[in-house]
Amino acid sequence: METKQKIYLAEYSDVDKHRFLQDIYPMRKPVVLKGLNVGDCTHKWTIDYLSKTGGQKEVKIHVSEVSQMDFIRKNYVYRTLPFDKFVLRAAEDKHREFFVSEHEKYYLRSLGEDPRKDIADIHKQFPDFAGDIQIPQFFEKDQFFSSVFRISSPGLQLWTHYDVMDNFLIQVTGKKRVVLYSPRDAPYLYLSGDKSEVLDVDAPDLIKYPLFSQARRYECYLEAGDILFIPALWFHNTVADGFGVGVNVFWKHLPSDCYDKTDTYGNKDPSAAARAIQILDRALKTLEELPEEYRDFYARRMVLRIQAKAYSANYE
Ligand SMILES: O=C(O)CCC(=O)C(=O)O
Repeated sequence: METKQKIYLAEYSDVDKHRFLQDIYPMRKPVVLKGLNVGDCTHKWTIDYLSKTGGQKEVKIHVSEVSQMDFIRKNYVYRTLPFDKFVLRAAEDKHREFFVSEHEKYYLRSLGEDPRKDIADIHKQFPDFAGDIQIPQFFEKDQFFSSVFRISSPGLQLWTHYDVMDNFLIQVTGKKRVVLYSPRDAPYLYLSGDKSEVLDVDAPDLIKYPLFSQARRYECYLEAGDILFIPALWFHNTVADGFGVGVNVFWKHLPSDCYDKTDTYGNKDPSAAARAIQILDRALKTLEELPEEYRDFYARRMVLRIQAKAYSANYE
């Protein structure tokens, strides 16, 4: 089966706030921003500096025997390590001390103090590192939602998912490949909530997931200092090319009251979307009262109505 050609993301050098907001942001497309000042972190955050400065603060990490982490089938476990030990382990290929296997892979996605209530913010949880990183102030202060430390073992691949807020993913050290899919291609991604069931984006099982070949693949390679702008709802899948450190910043693109107040990760559907999905589930339950022939007919009519009323015409 033919797969769509991949598209490399556009890159922009040395853009300022005005240019970003005027020319780039309104396109609602992912782009790579190069040459921006992200602070001293790109040369300062060596393995040695990270482990010495981070000290013994406990962090909760994902640990997996394989490099392709799978949220849906849960092929990893959560474990806790002191930050310094975690960094040293994540940077090595073979471990003397390990949880599941000597080649296990690690992934840190930093959390708030109480992840059910608090939001990740490196200024709060990692104040000793916060001064090293400069986040481009391309959005208003009150739009800020969270800043998240992301540290990966070499080769670690994170599942394809979307978030509901706009995002600057700052590659601080190491390199990372990011594959992205438009929100428009959601029908081809076999979603389970905010995640795609198709784990291997490079060699997908097209017998099981035939529509995946219709998803248009966008791609970029991030190097230290690069910033990837990921607009809300764009799916992304990352592979760390060697040990790497990133920080991502989510900010609110919609008015604050549109978001789920209990969301500390930036990935819960906006309240109106969650309510609409609940109502749809109730409508589907109601259709079950009909015999198959009628259920099918009215389901198709409902789809047509959704398409006519809710699909956007200006959405490439
Ligand atoms: O860099 C990564 O490992 C994942 C980044 C990510 O999922 C995000 O920024 O939302």
